[in-house]
Order: sequence, then C-alpha cells, then structure tokens
Amino acid sequence: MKVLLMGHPNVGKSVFFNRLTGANVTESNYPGTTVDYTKGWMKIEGEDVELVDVPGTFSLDPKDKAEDVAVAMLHETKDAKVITVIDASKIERGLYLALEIIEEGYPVVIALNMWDVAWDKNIRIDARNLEKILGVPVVPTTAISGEGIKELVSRLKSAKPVEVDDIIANAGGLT
Ligand SMILES: Nc1nc2c(ncn2[C@@H]2O[C@H](COP(=O)(O)OP(=O)(O)OP(=O)(O)O)[C@@H](O)[C@H]2O)c(=O)[nH]1
Ligand SMILES: [Mg+2]
Repeated sequence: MKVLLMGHPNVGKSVFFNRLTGANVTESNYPGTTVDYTKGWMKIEGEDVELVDVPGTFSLDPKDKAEDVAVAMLHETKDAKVITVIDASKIERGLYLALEIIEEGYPVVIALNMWDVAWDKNIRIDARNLEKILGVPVVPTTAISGEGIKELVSRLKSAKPVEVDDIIANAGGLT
C-alpha cells in the first residue's frame, strides 16, 4: 500500500510523517524541479506501507512549483490512499482540498489536526457528524502529542472512494 500525506502548508504533515516512519527515510528532489519531498516506510498490521510527505498545496489547481509537484505526485499514484491533513482551527479551507481529492476518486482519511489549537480557540467540531456526511473516516488529531494518530492509521484500511453526489445528498442537498 502507498499512502500520501497531503494538506495545506504548515498543517502538521511532517510531524505526522516523522511519527509514522522509522529511520529508513529518503529525501529526494522531484525530477526536473528544486522541490524536495520525503519518503519513508511504516508497517500496518504486518504490511509494509510506503508513506510520502507530499509538499503542501492549497488546492489541486496548482499556483506554484511546489503545488505542481504535489498535484503531479497525486496523479501519478493512482492506487494511493491519501491522509488529508486539515488544520481543525481553519477547517473550511482544508475541507475544500479534501473534497477535491475525494472527487478524483482517491480513498481518503481526514486528520483534523491542530485539535488542541482549535480547542483552545473554542472551536468545537462534530467529527462524527462530518464523517457521516462525507462518508470517509474523520479523526481528530494533535500530531505534536501523538493523540489520534493510532486511530487514524487503523482506519486507513477502511478508506474507500466516495461519490461527491452522495456527500451533497448527505449534506441535505446544499451546493
Ligand atoms: N499545537 C499544535 N502544533 C502542531 C500540530 N501539528 C503540527 N504542529 C506544529 O505546526 C508546525 C508545522 O508543522 P509541520 O509538520 O512542519 O507542517 P507541514 O504540513 O509539514 O508544513 P509544510 O511542509 O511547510 O507544508 C510545526 O511547528 C509543528 O510543531 C498540532 O497538532 N498541534
Ligand atoms: Mg512539511
């Protein structure tokens, strides 16, 4: 299995990556660019899983070189599962990217990261309800303390492609 860590810049992707992977990590240049990315390995229930720390991107409509690379990495890995890391204290913006990735047919698990920051700002998110609407696993996480990471990983296996039309129907027909 191949898993991509994707999300906006500065949402905690690399903290996740470092917690999930061991010493066997390689940093590379994306071919033809000066953009770096890191790749490593983890084990889930005995299975070797490749994990890629994809450069941050705000959307799948790239606006600079790093975003070009992020989108290219997604598109060249058709069989990938995607951990979409969202800053829970700025959830709408991150959800847009998650929906774009879902719309392209990738199995997605959403990490509502910076849960501690959101909590301190009195932002309360009903992760269970969000999960019901989206049809993909939604797990509150605080990457720096490790909270939620185990659950996130355990739910990767059950991640499946979802139709955006179903999400719209679940949301009550809002568009
Ligand atoms: N309070 C808090 N800080 C976090 C959390 N996760 C990450 N951080 C901090 O947020 C900052 C950004 O984390 P990174 O892992 O570098 O973010 P990134 O998504 O890899 O950023 P780019 O590689 O620039 O796209 C760091 O200072 C982290 O220590 C979290 O859950 N809570
Ligand atoms: Mg990073």
